[in-house]
Amino acid sequence: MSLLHQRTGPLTRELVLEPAGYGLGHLPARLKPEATATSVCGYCSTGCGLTLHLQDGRAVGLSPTADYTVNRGAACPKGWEALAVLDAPDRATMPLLRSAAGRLEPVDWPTALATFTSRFKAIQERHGREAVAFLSTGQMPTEEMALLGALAKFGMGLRHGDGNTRQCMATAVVAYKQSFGFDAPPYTYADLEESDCIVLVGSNLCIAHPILWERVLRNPHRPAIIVVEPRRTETAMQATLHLPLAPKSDQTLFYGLARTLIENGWIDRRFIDAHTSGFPEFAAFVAGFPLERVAAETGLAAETIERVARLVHAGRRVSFWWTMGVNQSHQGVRTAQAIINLALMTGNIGRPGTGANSITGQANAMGSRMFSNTTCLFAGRDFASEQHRGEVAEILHIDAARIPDDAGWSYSEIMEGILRGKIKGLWVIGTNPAHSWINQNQCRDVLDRLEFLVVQDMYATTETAQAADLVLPAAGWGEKEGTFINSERRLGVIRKARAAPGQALADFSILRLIAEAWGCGEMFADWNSPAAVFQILKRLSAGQPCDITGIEDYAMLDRCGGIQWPFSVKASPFSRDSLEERSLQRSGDSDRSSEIGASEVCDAPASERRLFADGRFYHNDGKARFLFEQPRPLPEPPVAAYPFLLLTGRGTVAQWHTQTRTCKSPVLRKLAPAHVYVELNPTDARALGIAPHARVVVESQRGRLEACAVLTNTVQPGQVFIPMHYEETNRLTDAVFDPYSKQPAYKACAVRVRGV
Ligand SMILES: Nc1nc2c(c(=O)[nH]1)N[C@H]1C(S)=C(S)[C@@H](COP(=O)(O)OP(=O)(O)OC[C@H]3O[C@@H](n4cnc5c(=O)[nH]c(N)nc54)[C@H](O)[C@@H]3O)O[C@H]1N2
Ligand SMILES: Nc1nc2c(c(=O)[nH]1)N[C@H]1C(S)=C(S)[C@@H](COP(=O)(O)OP(=O)(O)OC[C@H]3O[C@@H](n4cnc5c(=O)[nH]c(N)nc54)[C@H](O)[C@@H]3O)O[C@H]1N2
Ligand code: SF4
Ligand SMILES: [Mo]
Repeated sequence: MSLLHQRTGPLTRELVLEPAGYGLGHLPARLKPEATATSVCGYCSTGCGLTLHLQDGRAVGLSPTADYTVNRGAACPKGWEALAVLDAPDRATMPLLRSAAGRLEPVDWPTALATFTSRFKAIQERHGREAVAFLSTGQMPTEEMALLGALAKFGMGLRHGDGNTRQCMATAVVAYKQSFGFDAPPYTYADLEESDCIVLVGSNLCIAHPILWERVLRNPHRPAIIVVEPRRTETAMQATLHLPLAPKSDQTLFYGLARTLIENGWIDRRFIDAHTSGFPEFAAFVAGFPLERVAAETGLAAETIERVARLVHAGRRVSFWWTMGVNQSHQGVRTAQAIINLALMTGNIGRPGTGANSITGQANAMGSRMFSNTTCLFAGRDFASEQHRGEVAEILHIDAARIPDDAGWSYSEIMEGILRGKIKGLWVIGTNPAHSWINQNQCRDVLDRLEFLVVQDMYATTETAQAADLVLPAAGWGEKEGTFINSERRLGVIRKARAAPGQALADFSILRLIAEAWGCGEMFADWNSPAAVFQILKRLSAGQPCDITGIEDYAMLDRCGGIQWPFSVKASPFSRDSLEERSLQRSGDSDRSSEIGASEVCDAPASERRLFADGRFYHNDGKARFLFEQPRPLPEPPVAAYPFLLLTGRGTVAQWHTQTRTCKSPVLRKLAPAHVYVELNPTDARALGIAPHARVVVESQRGRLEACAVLTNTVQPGQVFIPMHYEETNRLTDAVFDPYSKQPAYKACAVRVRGV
C-alpha cells in the first residue's frame, strides 16, 4: 500500500497523497459502510475535512473529503491514519492512581474524582487557591477548552492556567494584538493560490502543513517563492530563492529590506498614511540597517537582499507567512512584527493573495487563542478590564467577583512557580510537558516537586502520565464531538464515530464530573453538551472581532464546509444587514471565487474570507502600528567548548510532536526513523572524524543524548538539527523566552558533537 507518490507540478515536485488504493476499496464486502459523516482532522491546524465511513454508526474507514474547501480531497498520512491510533494497547482505559507502593493502579471513577477533589482542595487550603494550576492544549475542541477555562478559573478558583499554545503561538498572538489591536490572522488559504510572490519565514510547509503546500502548488500565477530559513528544508528546496540566513537574524534582515524598499520608493504611501501609525519613526529606525550591516549579520550577500526587495516590489500580491522559525525565538514578537511591517508598508494586506500571515500549529490552536479563557478572557477580552469581566459575568450569569483580574502566570512562570514552592498541584490536560517543554532536566525536576500531579490524556504511557499521581483516561479525536478553528479562522465540526475504550470519557464529560465533585456543578448547568456550549460561545463572541453569532449550529457548519470568523448575525444570510459587516471581504481585484458578494444572496457565507479589506484595524484609531526594536544577540552563541548551534523542529510528515499518537500507527512508524538522529554538515563531520550513520554524542551545558549522525548539506556548517519528536531532544535546549510572549526559544542553543 503506497500512500505517497511523486507528483510533478508546474512549479515543483512534492509529496502528494494518493487517495486511491487506501480506503473503501480495501474493505471486505461485509464491511461496506452504510453512511458517512464529515469531520475535521485532529492533528495540524490546516484543518482538512475527513469523511468518516460508518458501519452501524461506527467509523470503519475514512477518506479526505473531496468537496471541502481546505483540502479538496487530499490528506497527509497522519490524517489517513487518524483512526488507527485509537486502537492502541496503551490507551488509558481506567483512571489510574499511584498506590502506596508507588505504582499506577486502576481505580473507579468515583474514587478518581474524590481523590482529585480532596487532594487539590487540601493543597488550596494549606497553600492558597493559587497553589493549584493547570496546563492545557490546542488539541481538544473549543467547547472543552471553554468548559475547562470556566471551570478552573470561575468554578475552582484557580488563578494560573496556560496551554501548550504558549510553546507555539504566543508570539503571533502578542505580535498581532500589538500591531492590529486584536489577535487576528488576516488571511484565507486561497491567498496561497492568489499571490504572485510568497515569502515563507521559518516555516517548513512541506513537512508541517503539507496540504497548504498543495494549495501553493495550485497557484496558477507562477509565484516567486522566497524561503527564509537557515536549513535547506524540503520547502526551501522548492523555492525560487532560498535565503539560508544565520539563525535568529531574521529581524535584522527584515529591517534591512524595509530600508531598501524605502530608499527606492517602493512603498505604498497611500496605504501607510490612511491606515497605519508610526511609520516616520520606523523609517528613521531602519535607516540604521544599511545593506553592509545586514549582510554581515545575516550571512547573506547584499545582492541577494536587493533581489528580495525587487521581487517584493514587483509582486502585485505579496503574502508573507511565518511559523515556528519566527515564533520560537528570544525575539519572536519583534521579528513577527518586522514581517507585519513589510506587509503594511507595501500595502500587502486586505487584498487577495496578500497578508502578514501566521500559520498556526495544532488543530485547535485558534480555538484556544479565542476561547480557552487562559491568556485572554473569553472571545479576546482582557481579564484586567472591569468592563470585560462585567460583560462575561452577565452573559454567563455568574458573580463578576469570581473572574480573576489578570490572566495569571504563563507556562514558564507556572514552572518557575513550582520551583519556588508557590504551586504544589498541577493538572495537565492534553499535553506532554515531560517531553515537549524546554530544558528537560529542569522540567523533570520541577514536576518531581509537585505534591499532586494529575494527567488527563488518551494514553497512559506518555512521559508525563508516567510521572503522574492520578491519570484520567480521555477519549480522543473520533470519539467525541465539538468544533475546531483552523489557521484561517475556519470553524469546523468533529464527529463522534467511535466509542472510547474502557472507561475513558470525553474531556467534556470528565470536566462536568469534576465540576459536580468539586461542588460547583450548578454553575455549569447550562453547559450540558458541546452543542449547548457552542451556543454560549456565540453569545460570548457577540460584538467581538471574532463574532460567530451568525453560525446557527453544527449542522450549518457542516452544510457550509466550515465557516470563518467573523460571521456575525448581521452578516448571516438570514439577515439583511450583512453588507455592513466591516470585516468581511469586499474583494477589490479578485479574479476568482473568494468574494463575499455571493454570500449575501445565497444560503451560505463565501467559502474564503479575509480581514482588513477596508483597511480598518482594531486599535481605537482604526490604524495598524509599526512596532520595532533593536535586535538582541543570541542568548547562547556557540563557543569553543560548544561550537555548534542546535536547531530543532518537525522531522517528517508522519511524526506528530511527542509521538504519543503517531507512533501507534504501523504505517506512520514505517515513514519515520524510530530513533533519534542528528543532521550534521559533511564538512563538520569530516573535521570530527564522524562517518555516516555513526553513533554520536550531542551535549549542551544542560544535558546530553546519543544519536545517529545523518550527514547532509541541508544543515549549514556550524549548525545541527534534531527533530523534536524524540524524548531526548529537549534535554539539550535552553530555557530562554521571548520577553513579550514568554514563548520558549526552542530553536537555538550551543552544543558539541563527538563520536562515541
Ligand atoms: N508532521 C508534523 N506536522 C506538524 C506538526 C508535527 O509535529 N508534525 N506540528 C504542528 C505544530 S503544533 C506546529 S507549531 C507546526 C510547526 O511548523 P513549522 O514551524 O513549519 O515547523 P518547525 O520544523 O518547528 O520549524 C520550521 C523551521 O524553522 C526553522 N528555523 C529555525 N531557526 C530559525 C530562524 O532563526 N529563522 C528562520 N527563518 N527559520 C528558523 C527550522 O530550521 C525549521 O525548518 O507544525 C504543525 N504540523
Ligand atoms: N525542541 C522542541 N520542542 C518543542 C517544539 C520544537 O519545535 N522543538 N515545538 C513545540 C510546539 S510548537 C508544540 S505545539 C509542543 C507540543 O507539545 P505537546 O503538547 O506536549 O505534544 P503532543 O504530543 O501533541 O501532546 C499532546 C498530548 O495530548 C494527548 N491528547 C490528544 N488528544 C487528546 C484529547 O482529546 N484529550 C486529552 N485529554 N488528551 C489528548 C496526546 O496523547 C498527547 O499526550 O511542543 C513544543 N516543543
Ligand atoms: S495536513 Fe494536517 S489537517 Fe490535513 S490531514 Fe495532514 S495532519 Fe490532518
Ligand atoms: Mo505547535
